[in-house]
Formats: sequence, C-alpha cells, structure tokens
Amino acid sequence: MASEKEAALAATPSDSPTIFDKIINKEIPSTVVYEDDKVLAFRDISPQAPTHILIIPKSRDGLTGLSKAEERHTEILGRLLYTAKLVAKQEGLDDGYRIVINDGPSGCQSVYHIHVHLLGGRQMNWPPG
Ligand code: TR5
Repeated sequence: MASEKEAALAATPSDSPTIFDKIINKEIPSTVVYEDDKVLAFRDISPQAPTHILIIPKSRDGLTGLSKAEERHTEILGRLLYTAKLVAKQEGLDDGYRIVINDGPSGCQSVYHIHVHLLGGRQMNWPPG
C-alpha cells in the first residue's frame, strides 16, 4: 500500500496498462501465493503488515478500481474476496485479518488495476489512516 504522498504522486486515474499486467504475464517477478485461471495473489513489495498480499483479477476488464464496477463484474468481485479468504487460511491468519480496497485519489489508490489487500499477522487499528 502506498503512502498518501506516494499515492498522490502516482495516482492519476488511468486506463493504461499497469505494473500488474507485467506481474500477471511474469515479465516482472513476484512472490505468487495463489493462482488460478481468473485470479492471482502475490506478496506486496512494500508490506504494511507481516502478511500483506494483493489479490487481483488476471483480466482487468475495465475494473481500474471498484468505482468502475458494473453488474458484469459481480462474479469476479466475489471471487477476489473468496480468494482472499482462501489465502488468509493458507497463510494461517486464523485470528483475523483485514481486507482493504483503495479507490481513487482520496482512497489512496496508486495502481489502477483493481486489487484487494489482505493484511494480517499483527493487531490492526481502527480507524484506519
Ligand atoms: O496503493 P494501492 O491500494 O493502489 O496498492 C498498490 C499496491 O501495489 C501497493 O501496496 C504497492 O506496494 C504494491 N506494489 C507496487 C509495485 C509492486 C507492488 N507489489 C508487488 N510487486 C510490485 N512491483 C514489482 N512493482 C510495483 N511498482
């Protein structure tokens, strides 16, 4: 998850390909923890918790962010959350975890390919920053 400053600098909402396309296509290495035909889950390069994993659709299909969701996206949106649950179990986060979807500049989104953050392994605080 980018800092607010990083997100503010990086985040011009855009339909352009993102770094996640290169991760999906294995042009850039990542630590993949789960993969199937529809989704990919890999460790965040800048972890904000002992466990910090990103779950993304392999096909963005217009979903630069959650605010762009349409009816046709409901299946993949559910799949992202279900995958987060599977990966949380795989990672041994039996005591709980946090799911985050940042959207747009005010939501501190920095990569415009929808993704679910799975954070765990420490006590989370509320309210979030
Ligand atoms: O800020 P938002 O919610 O858009 O989350 C984007 C996340 O992508 C941040 O938590 C970044 O740390 C993460 N990120 C960015 C890059 C990257 C990554 N995670 C894994 N591998 C990465 N590579 C190779 N390159 C990045 N630029």
